[in-house]
Amino acid sequence: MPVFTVLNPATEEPVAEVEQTSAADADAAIARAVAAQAAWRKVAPGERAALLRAFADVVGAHIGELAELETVGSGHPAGQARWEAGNVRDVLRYYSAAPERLCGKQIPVPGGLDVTFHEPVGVVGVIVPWNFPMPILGWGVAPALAAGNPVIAKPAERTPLTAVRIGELALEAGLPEGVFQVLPGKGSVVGQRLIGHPDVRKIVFTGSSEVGREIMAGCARQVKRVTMELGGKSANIVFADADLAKAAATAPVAAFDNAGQDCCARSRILVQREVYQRFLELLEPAVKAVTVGDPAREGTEMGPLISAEHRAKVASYVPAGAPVAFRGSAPEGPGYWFPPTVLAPVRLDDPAYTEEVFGPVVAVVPFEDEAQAVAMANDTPYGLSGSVWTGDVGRAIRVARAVETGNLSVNSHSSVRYWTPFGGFKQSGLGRELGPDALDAFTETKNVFIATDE
Ligand code: TAP
Repeated sequence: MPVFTVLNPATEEPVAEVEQTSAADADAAIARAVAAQAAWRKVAPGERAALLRAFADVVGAHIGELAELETVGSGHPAGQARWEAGNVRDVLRYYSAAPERLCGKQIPVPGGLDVTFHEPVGVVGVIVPWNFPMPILGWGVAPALAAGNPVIAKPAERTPLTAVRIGELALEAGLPEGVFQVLPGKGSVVGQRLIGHPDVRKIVFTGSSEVGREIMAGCARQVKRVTMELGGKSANIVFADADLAKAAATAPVAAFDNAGQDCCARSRILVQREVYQRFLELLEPAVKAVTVGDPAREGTEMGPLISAEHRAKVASYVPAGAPVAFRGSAPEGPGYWFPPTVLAPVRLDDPAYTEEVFGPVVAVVPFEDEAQAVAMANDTPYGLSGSVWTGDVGRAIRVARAVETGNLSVNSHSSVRYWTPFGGFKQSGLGRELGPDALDAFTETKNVFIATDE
C-alpha cells in the first residue's frame, strides 16, 4: 500500500507516514457507510444529539494533542492550532442541538393533512483542503452527522494527521462503526471515487475554484448534491473617514493569517487616495511587527507555507522587480518560509492583484470614491469575504450591500463564526455552511399528504 510522508513545513523533516487509501478501499468504506445508514437514521434524535455531544467532549479532551499534530504536520502556530481544534469541538456541540430541532412544516391543504419531513440525504463525502484541516472538516461533518447521514471525509493528502485522529476519537466517543470514516489519500483516487460512486449522495468540497469546477462537473453526471467552498480574492476597503490607525494595525492579520493560506484573506487593500500614503506609513510598522517563526513557539503569529512547491508558486507573484513597498521578516534555513510582503503601487492587471496568491502577499491600491471602491472590489470572479472601514454608518451599509461577497465585516476583520452562515458569491462557491440553516444542505425535503376525507 503506498504511503505519504508528512513533512513538518517548519523543518522539512518527516513527521509521519500515512497509508494512502486505494480506490478499492474507498469502495469498501462506502459500502460500510451504506450499511451503517439505516441504523444511524433511526437513532432517536435525543440519542444522536448525545452521541454528538460525547464526540465534542472527546475532541475537547484532546485539544492539546490535536493542536500539536497540526503544528508539526501543517505548520500552524500553536495558539492558532488550539483554536482550530476547539472549533471542531464547538461545531460538534452546536450541531448536537440540531437533531431534536429538525422540524418539518404542517401546511394547510383541503381534504387532508400535509406535512414535510427533512430526510437525511444519504452518504456524504467531505473533501477537505490542506489550509485548515480541522475546522473545514468539522464544518461539513458535524451538520451532516446531525442530520442523520453517514460521512466519509477525505483530508488533503499533505495534512491527514488531525483528521485521522478525529476519526479515531469519534469511535472512542461511541459513534457506531461506519458512521464517520476518514480516508487519507489523493483527490484523484479517493476524491474521485466519492464523486463517481452512486451510493455517495452529496459532496462537500472545499478547495480551489479550478478543482471545484471539475468536481461539480463530475457530480452533475449523477445530479449529486454539492456544496462548494472555493477560492477568494477579497477586498479590504479603507475610506478616508475611517479609524486609519485601527484599519492599518489590523490589516496584517486579515491578509497574513495562516501565512495568507486563507480563502478569506483580504489580499487586496483598497485605500481612498487622500489617505493612501498615510495608510502605508501606518501599515509598515504593523507588518514588520508580525512574529514569523517556529510555529511550536508560543506567541508566533505566522508560520511557514505548506510546501516547497507552494512557496515557489507564491514567490512567482513577487518576481524580481516587483513593486515591493516593504516586507516583514522570515527565518533563514530549513522550512518553507516567506515573509509578509506588501506590494504598492500595483498595476490592476498584475496577477498578484487579480489572482488568489494564497500566501502572505497583499496589494495596496488607491481609489477615488465610493462608486469606484465598489466597482474595484467587485472586479473579480471571486466573492467570499471582505471588510469595509469607514466612520459613516450609511456608507458602511451601502458598501456592505453592494460588494458581491458572502461575508463582510464593517470596521473589523471578523473571522468565521460557526453559528453564522458562511459561503461564497460567484466563483467562490455554491451553498452555505455553518449557521442555523446548515442542515438544509444535508437533508431532502419530503412532502407527505394524508387524506382525511371519509
Ligand atoms: P485543492 O487543490 O482544490 O484540493 C482540495 C481537496 O480536493 C484536497 O483534498 C485534494 O486532494 C482534493 N482534490 C484535488 N483534486 C481533486 C480531484 N480531481 N477530484 C477530487 N478531489 C480532488 O485545494 P487546496 O490547494 O488544498 O486548497 C486551497 C484552495 O482552497 C484555495 O483556493 C482556497 O481559497 C480554497 N479554500 C476555500 C475555502 C472556503 S471555505 N471557501 C476554505 C479553505 C480553502 P489532494 O490532497 O490529493 O490534493
